[in-house]
Amino acid sequence: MNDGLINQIGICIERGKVNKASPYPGDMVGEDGSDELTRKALSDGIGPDLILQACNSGMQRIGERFSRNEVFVPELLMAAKSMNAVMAHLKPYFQTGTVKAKGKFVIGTVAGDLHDIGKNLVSMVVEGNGWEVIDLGVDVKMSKFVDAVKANPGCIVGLSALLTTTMTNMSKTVQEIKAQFPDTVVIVGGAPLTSITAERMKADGYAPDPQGAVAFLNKVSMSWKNEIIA
Ligand code: B1M
Repeated sequence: MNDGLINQIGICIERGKVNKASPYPGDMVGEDGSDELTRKALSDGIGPDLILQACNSGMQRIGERFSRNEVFVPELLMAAKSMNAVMAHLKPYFQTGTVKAKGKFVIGTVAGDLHDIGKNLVSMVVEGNGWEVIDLGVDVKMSKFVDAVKANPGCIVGLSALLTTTMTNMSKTVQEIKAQFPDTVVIVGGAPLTSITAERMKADGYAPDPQGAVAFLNKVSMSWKNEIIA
């Protein structure tokens, strides 16, 4: 029963079905969308992680269809809209209400790149783990990251990229931050990256997912505490 509901959420992401009132896609008019189904899943006790997994599978499928030229940018946009409807429901589950004591995390999607779903997930989970998150948005120029580091001394910086073409901007941004603020810790992530590319960019860390980003941040903050004690 629950499996059916979860699968249906994934299908809504793939098909870009946002809510019942949405006229898109034509063959799903009048049916519940990701909005209603997520609310139902949560009230049935289905965990946010399972819902997210279903969304990621839906995104994966639409991405593959895009690669095969079966769908185009408008379909990807509808998928993103549907995913945002899910994330609005999941956000409270990632917020612990913990005092923001661990430090500041500046995050943004690098210049030239408009993909923000993964970045938003990382922001939500990091914030939920007690960090103050300063989200600079998408298509963030190098100078904006630099200004944010200046305004938030001691912050850790997170860069996200989803396109192989914008990995160059990511690399330049890491280098610029490191040139101006050698002690600033930078972590990178996003689908086209690996720990090897991250290392080549001279980033301090790489995480494949939000949980990895939290683990990295917590490790850094622990090492800072140990330095202060020593
Ligand atoms: Co675009 N797109 N897109 N797209 N899009 C991809 C990325 C693509 C793989 C699709 C494909 O061809 N199969 C392909 C990139 C190919 C490549 O370079 N390797 C692609 C392309 C080509 C394009 C355009 C160029 C298409 C065009 O115009 N012809 C264009 C570029 C626009 C631009 O950015 N300048 C474009 C546009 C778009 C939309 C705007 C329509 C839309 C994005 C809407 C939005 O984000 N608001 C879109 C979408 C939705 C996708 C796919 C389908 C889904 C991306 C997504 O949200 N995934 C994507 C195909 C796919 O991924 N299967 C695709 C779900 C999300 C939860 O995962 O973002 O990977 P992800 O984030 C993960 C991890 O990567 C990680 O944690 C997240 C959660 O697990 N992570 C981090 C991310 N950032 C992190 C930072 C960290 C740590 C971990 O630390 C700081």
